[in-house]
Amino acid sequence: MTNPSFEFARAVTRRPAASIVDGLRAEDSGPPDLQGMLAAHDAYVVALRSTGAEVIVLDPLEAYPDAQFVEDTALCLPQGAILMRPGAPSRAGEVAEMAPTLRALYEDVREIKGPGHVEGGDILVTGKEILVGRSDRTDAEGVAELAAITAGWGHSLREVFTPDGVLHFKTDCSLMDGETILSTKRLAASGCFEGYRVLHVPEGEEAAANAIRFNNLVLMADGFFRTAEMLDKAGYEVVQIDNRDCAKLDGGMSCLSLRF
Ligand code: CIR
Repeated sequence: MTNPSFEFARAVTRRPAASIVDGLRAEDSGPPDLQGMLAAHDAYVVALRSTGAEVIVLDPLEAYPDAQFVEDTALCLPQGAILMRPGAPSRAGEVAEMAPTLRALYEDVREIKGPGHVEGGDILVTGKEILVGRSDRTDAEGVAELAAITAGWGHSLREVFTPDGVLHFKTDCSLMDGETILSTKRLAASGCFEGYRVLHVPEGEEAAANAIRFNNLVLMADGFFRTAEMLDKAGYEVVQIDNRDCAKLDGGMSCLSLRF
């Protein structure tokens, strides 16, 4: 019996384009380096493939500087895929670029039609429910439209809130297994993970909270030694990936793939 919240046969990623220098960011900490990002992307794909999964690597899209952050374009569930409606206007066109890939893999592909917005980075699928964080990118109308679709597939969806100043809900948390969440203290303090086992990211390592559990592995950004040690002690097999350039665009491990 597999657990579809962290056991996956497939992932879709997209290689970064030279236009990443124009990617969205909350604060400017200098331009991301394309060669660094490509090397990190390669390491990410190798890690995903090492679990036995098929990884589809899509071509770069120069017209969309944030297009490597494919997670925001769709939600992939066992029953079907849902195309998102990004709250960032510059990212709206990325969805149509992802759609053909998902239509080729899924029989049932729905879409968030609006007027609301949802980005995949605000959605955490756990072993028992779907948590969707309202944020600057995901609004109440978008959550309601998503909830109506997922209810038809038998999922319960709970609306939660992303802390102010945090880009996406999953910027601050990740699923480690069906009932265990890795979270920053600031997000867990909202009470949104009641009923789950929560592993708190150590103080000062908040940027390590955006990790992914993918089959037998946990992929996390490198350089966060206390978080890596905590996860290792908790029994997870951790792979650290260079996230320096992605972090300049507020991106992390989850943003870089769709997993299903
Ligand atoms: C953006 O601001 O949309 C991108 N620069 C980063 C998106 C990160 N995606 C994610 O956390 N799912």
